[in-house]
Amino acid sequence: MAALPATDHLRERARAALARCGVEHLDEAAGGGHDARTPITGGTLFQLAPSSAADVDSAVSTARSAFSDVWRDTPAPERGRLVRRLGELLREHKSDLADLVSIEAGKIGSEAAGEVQEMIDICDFAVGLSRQLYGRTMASERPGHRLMETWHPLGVVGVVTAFNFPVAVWSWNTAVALVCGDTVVWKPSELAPLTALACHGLLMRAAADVGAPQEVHRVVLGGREAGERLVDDERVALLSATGSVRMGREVGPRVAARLGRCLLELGGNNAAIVAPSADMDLALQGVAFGAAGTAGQRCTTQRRLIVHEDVADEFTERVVEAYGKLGERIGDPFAEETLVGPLIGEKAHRSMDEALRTAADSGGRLLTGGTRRLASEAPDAYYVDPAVVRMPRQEDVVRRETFAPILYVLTYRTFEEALELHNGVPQGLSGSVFTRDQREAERFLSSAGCDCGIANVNIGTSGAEIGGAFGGEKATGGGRESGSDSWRAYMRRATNTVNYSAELPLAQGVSFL
Ligand code: UN1
Repeated sequence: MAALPATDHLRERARAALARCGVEHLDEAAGGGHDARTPITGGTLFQLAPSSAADVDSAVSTARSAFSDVWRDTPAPERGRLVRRLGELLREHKSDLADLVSIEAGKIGSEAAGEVQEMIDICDFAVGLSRQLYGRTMASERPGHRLMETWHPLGVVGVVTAFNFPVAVWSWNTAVALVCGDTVVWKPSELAPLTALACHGLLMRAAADVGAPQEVHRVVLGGREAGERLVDDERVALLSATGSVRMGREVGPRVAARLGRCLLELGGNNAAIVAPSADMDLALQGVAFGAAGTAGQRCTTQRRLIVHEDVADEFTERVVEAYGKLGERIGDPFAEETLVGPLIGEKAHRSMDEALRTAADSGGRLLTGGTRRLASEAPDAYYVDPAVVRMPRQEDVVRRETFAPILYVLTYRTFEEALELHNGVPQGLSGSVFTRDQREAERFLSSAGCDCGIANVNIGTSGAEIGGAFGGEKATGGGRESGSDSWRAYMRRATNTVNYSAELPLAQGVSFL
């Protein structure tokens, strides 16, 4: 593998990409600032000024005024023009944004470009949606009456995103919220402020190009305090937050206490079942990408392999062999041959180490991986060999989400047992079965099967398209973003009854006066 790029080189590359996205000037704070770092070298790129409490407050006020003064009354197809222009600019600046995603999140080229493609796709979807915010009409029980529902914009949407999909998850929320007539205040992950500034820059250009108010979108930078202000601000009608289960447990009750709305997309602990009838080549590909892709840092990453005991040894051996080949392709995400980039930072590496130790203490056998790589070349960066651990049982460590590339292997005898293991974790984001047995496939998709928000057959747990609703059950938080009818979370529904008769019959046959 080629040497890692220098931090100075990455800084200049980031600066150039930012400038092309309209961010000419960075609000830098010498000392005491908020570090924009790159996991590729672990070096600091810039020190940015974090938003103060007053900045967050004024971002919400601005977005609220833009909502009530202009945006909610702008016809939805007109709002769609802003998102259409954003989609055009994203196409034009795909490689700039992808560069920033690689620099800030450590994603390999094709995955970084894929993430931007996901943004383009949701913009296309949202533009179509801007003419399809349908309500129903219902049959009224009373003569001369019409019963219908209307969907109205909600208000300010607070969007809190994580480092691992620093731009796609923002776009799922923002493209949809904007066509729904909402305005947005975005607090990106502390670990990914640059991609956020670039997206904001492009959206501001789109607004200027189509004559939309720039105040429909604000970015606030910072950590926990900035997020907490959005959580507690009554003017934030919907808080859409992506992050850990621990974060969701704090955010959910706080937003509920002010009777606000929440959309939570929290952790996953996704499994694939591999049945004896599976197409093993296909299953191997699905498992390798699902478990080791993005260095194990997707919410949808496959963390558990539940494989039938008759094929367990052979299939696991093949996974280990495939991981061996990955071992030669760990490093600089910008290098063509790289398949596994860095972990986001030291904390992630520490939790991986701890999980591997705990797994070993609980009887787990490390089959491959787990070693740190490139440490002498880049002591502040954390590259690892993705790990596979065979577990005797689904121990506590397996039931937790460790945001790193660890695949736990469990075996089963009956399909019932496989389902029990599959569903036997607190999280419920994504699940897969690899089988050619139709009964098993259908059972997996049935009400008594996979208990996740995403349930797949003969395809891995990660890499969902935007057309479907994205999100999960149980500790994953229950929210749905992106496609299908997820837009409804971003609007309020009014039920309208119109009487066009000269009588006033009461419903349910009630008589009065
Ligand atoms: C996430 O990890 O937060 O399905 C989102 C996927 C991607 C989105 C992941 N389309 O893996």
